[in-house]
Amino acid sequence: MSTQFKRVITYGTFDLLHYGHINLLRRARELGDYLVVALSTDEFNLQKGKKCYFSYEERKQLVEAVRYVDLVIPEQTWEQKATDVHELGISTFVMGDDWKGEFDFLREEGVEVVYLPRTPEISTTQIKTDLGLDRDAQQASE
Ligand code: C2G
Repeated sequence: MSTQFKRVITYGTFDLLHYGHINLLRRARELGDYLVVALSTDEFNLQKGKKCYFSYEERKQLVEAVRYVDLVIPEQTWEQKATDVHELGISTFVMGDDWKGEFDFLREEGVEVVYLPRTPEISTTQIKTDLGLDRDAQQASE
């Protein structure tokens, strides 16, 4: 029986927060006692090639309101993960399995790395397309 207070972290944009995100956050929180979400800033999203509907502050407000989330910090670079896990005393790093294998290097930092199955059929891109919000996607499908 582990008595250690386990801190978990996950990273993402979480734009147009939907039930796929909530499923991820719930399962991540269930792996420990405390969940940190490193939320991609608007500037970092430009590096990721993502154009968000909601701003960082709006996405932060939404993610902070999720019962499974204890702390939201900014994700500003790809490289901050190894520092974050030490500074925040993280024991478990979680991502959806679309990232499977990408962050295994964190195991060298003594962190458990867990990839969870994505929730099928839902994505921010799908929502934008269904609502006709994503002209790029629309043009691509024409
Ligand atoms: N997710 C999921 N099921 C979905 C959609 C998303 O489980 N249907 C998960 C993703 O796998 C990810 C998290 O929800 O773990 C957040 O998704 P995004 O906001 O798309 O995150 P992403 O842009 O992949 O950012 O440094 C890592 C990046 O910041 C990850």
